[in-house]
Amino acid sequence: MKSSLLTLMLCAAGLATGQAAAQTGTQSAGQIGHRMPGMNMTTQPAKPTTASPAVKALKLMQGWVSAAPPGAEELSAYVVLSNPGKVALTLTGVSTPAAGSAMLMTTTRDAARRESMQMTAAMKIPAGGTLKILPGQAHLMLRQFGRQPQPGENVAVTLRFSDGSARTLTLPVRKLP
Ligand SMILES: [Cu+2]
Repeated sequence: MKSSLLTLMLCAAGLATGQAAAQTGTQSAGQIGHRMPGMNMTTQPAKPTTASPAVKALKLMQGWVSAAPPGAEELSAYVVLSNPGKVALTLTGVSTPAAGSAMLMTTTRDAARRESMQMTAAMKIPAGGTLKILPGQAHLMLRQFGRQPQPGENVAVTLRFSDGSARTLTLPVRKLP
């Protein structure tokens, strides 16, 4: 609980002020080891990507990673998952070699239309339905970069599901319009 609150605060702070990002970067210099690309590879060993027939049948669409201003601590990734099967599936995690940590987040708006984000452990994809991880609804939060991915590059993102399956997809990095 504590760590998810902390994440939420960091997350909100990172998005609220682009200028604060550089300061945050110097404050967390003690964590510099986690930002090394080599460290990411050792702390996140590549697991084999195997998928059950139901997960294999998922259609993954409209995926992209939003480019962030220089010094930003987080990037958001988006994708739409369509489930043509008769069994509901549950997305339980996300990882990428491009970032030291990644998590599932939902986005809500209050009455004043202020956006806030909440870490979540699971997202359902109904049988015959669609899970839209799109701006204003949800995102995949990527944090701790060895090097910030730039527009025009691609980021490999692995989605993990409650049945032990995983699917890896390649998402282009796009600049916000
Ligand atoms: Cu977030």
